[in-house]
Amino acid sequence: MATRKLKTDTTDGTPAKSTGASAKIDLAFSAGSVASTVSGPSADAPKLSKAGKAASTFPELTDKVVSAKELSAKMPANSDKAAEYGDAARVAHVGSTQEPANAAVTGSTVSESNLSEKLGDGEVAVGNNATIGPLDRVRADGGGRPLTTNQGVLIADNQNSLKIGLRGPTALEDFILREKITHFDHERIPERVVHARGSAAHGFFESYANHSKLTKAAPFQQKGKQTPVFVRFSTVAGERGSADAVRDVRGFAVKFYTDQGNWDLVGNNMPVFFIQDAMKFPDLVHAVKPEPHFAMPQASSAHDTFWDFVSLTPESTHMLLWQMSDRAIPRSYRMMQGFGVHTFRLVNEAGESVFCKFHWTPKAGVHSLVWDEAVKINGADSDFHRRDLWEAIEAGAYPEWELGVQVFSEEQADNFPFDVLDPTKVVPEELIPITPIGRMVLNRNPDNFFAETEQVAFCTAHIIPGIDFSNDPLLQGRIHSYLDTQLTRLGGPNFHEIPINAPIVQVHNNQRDGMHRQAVHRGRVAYEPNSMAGGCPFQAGKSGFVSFPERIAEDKVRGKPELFADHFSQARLFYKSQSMIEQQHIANAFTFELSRVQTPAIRERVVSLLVNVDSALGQKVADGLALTLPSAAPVLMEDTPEYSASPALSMKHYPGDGTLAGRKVAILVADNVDHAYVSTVYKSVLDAGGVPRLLGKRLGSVTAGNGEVLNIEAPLEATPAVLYDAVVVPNGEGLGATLSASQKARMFLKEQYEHGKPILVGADTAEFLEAAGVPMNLPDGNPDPGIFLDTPDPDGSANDAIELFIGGVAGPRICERETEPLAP
Ligand code: HDE
Repeated sequence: MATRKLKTDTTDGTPAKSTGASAKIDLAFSAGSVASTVSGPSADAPKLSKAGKAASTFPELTDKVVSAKELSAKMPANSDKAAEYGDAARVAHVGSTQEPANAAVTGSTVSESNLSEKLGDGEVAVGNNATIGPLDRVRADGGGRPLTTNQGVLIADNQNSLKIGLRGPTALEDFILREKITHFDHERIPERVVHARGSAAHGFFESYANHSKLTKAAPFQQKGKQTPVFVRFSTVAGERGSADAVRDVRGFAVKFYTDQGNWDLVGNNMPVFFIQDAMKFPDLVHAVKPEPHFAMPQASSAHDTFWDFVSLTPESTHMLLWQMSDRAIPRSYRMMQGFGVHTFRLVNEAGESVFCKFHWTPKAGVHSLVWDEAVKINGADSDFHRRDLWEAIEAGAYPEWELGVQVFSEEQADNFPFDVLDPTKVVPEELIPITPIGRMVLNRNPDNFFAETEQVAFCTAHIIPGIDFSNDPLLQGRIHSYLDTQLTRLGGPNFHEIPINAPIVQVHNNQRDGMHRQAVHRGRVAYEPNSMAGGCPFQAGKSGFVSFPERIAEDKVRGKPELFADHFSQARLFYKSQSMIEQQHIANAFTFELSRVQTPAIRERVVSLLVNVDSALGQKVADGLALTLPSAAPVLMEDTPEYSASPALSMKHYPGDGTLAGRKVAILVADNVDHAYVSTVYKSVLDAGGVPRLLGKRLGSVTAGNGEVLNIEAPLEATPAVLYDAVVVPNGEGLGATLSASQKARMFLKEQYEHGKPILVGADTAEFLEAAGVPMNLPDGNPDPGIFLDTPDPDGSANDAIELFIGGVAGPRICERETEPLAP
């Protein structure tokens, strides 16, 4: 190899001038030379004068130029270069820097100290990037202010466009009208390609302890440390205006604004996924979205293309069971678990790493709707989940989750009967228990849906020191996808500057320009290495993000690891872990969805997958579809039946803390209702954290038996039974007869009954149960545990029935009322 000599001389043959730190700076500048922006000295620069400044800026300019040269000269060579090669590069090093003599040195201009409303106070906030930070900076309120244009010009008349005569044409020069209409025309941005429909809230994460042994990630370093969060829940398939209570997976995306930068944990309410490789995501989404020819159905997987794709993708079987379970129709965003889904890494200060799965467990318990109810809710209130989250937070019933981790070493993972890089698998809690590490509370609704909920950009690539990726091929693809999608959705590469996305820590780098850039960077330097800004901003070395140095020596291939071929054992584990009623609902959901599929071969293929999960399940669904049970789909890998059941996979495992937080209780009233009774129930529900509402035939008021007037809060028609968690039929002379005569009231009670909800009935009104067709006993003849008949206490002591009813509202549904399961 030819030896190459480093060039040391200048082209004209004269020796290169030393630029060493000790180099002497020529201070003999003429005024013209400092005022010129070309590099050579200029002989005849014009004299500068500045309005509003008594003194000439030349001394400042001279000082800036001299100091800048001095700063630059302090870096005779790139002393970091050697550390970029070979073993030295294995340890991240801090970039070398030099302190500027004063703030002006690295600024763009010495005129920056001129003041104005727009430019600010002239105090240069050195090192500060004010595009980040609290949202206060950008909150706007027109209260008490006059209307202006976007240029701040006061608007005299907001009612009329500018016309040539009162009956004449509108003038093209009406810049006020045109600005208003143009802005309006562009108010919409593209919706998210998936997860378009969502709702979000602010809150905080609080660490239970110092977890530094596990990870150096900022939120986990001290007991009680709070980190701000913004959390967005969503459905996956529906468009932005679609209904909330559809059968679908729910997104559960958390943005942690940590003091080491933003960390996004972008998860779902189910711990597994349909596919094993990012390569298949566009196929999956094309299959589940409305069919391309007629754009139907909206927000539903119950159509041919979805089931066609998944029936040919047997690795989706486990996820299909979750999706057909009641988890896919949650009662509330507040009552869902959240999962990181993929295996991640935690890394501590010593560089030691463990694998980890993230779990969010709701304090309110895991609760779902029933299908018939969900269908009706979508008609009664398509914003059901959005409203529930908003109202709970406004009412101070702050939703809360516990964050837990399953932690295991690579060696442990190697011995699991499944591959931890496979996102269609859970790590059963029997194998690795969950360690609780903190809690999250959502305590503030956004100010503005668009600015916050719509513009928030979650990104799996947003991780911080202490968290790292695993090689899960789905996760690897996501790392690319989220940033990429924001470029289109939010219109360019500066979406990180949108206030809801900006971190609370400072942002400094040499990225510049692009659509809608907010930051106004001082200085001439937008590159590194540099000497002209003293090497800044400089690389942080080990305190920065250092990827876990996983050793990999493999062939470059397209393919999947062998254990990914086990498609059914965990689907079976899930099914076996469900209660009888949960299993029944899964069978019902498969039957419903497949009844909507029009291609017989697709139905059969799905059932052939189910046969591999549980032959009785396959049989139930086949019966529901009037199919002969098909033979089992091919099995690529024999099962690894490690556990017969894992109780934590059933919703029953998460009853919640027994409070009523945000639960809605309807109290049916009409004239002659017992005022004292209504007051007692109303107060009891409120005290338990629930939301009581007086419902009547129409808005207005009723007169109670004692002559007091009660205002109706909602008419029966506007808020039907499906929108309430329980119903009270209070005492009142003749009230039973009045309600019995009302078809709406009867339907209300019957529907509450059919959907397994608790019913409290005063002794005076018991006849209404019969009129509505609500039996006191369950179909099996036992007393219905959800019907609380309030017979008067002979001694007038405290009212047990109300107390028991409150307990019932917080508890599970009365599933035993269901009489129409498919044939067992
Ligand atoms: Fe997403 N996903 N996803 N996803 N995802 C998006 O990003 C993607 C996957 C999830 O509230 C998009 O900003 C790919 C799994 C949530 O704003 C997009 C793959 C999980 C949200 C995208 C997946 C999720 C998204 C659309 C397979 C659970 C909503 C708009 C490789 C762990 C976040 C956007 C919010 C959103 C891509 C699979 C959860 C297109 C390529 C697995 C909660 O980037």
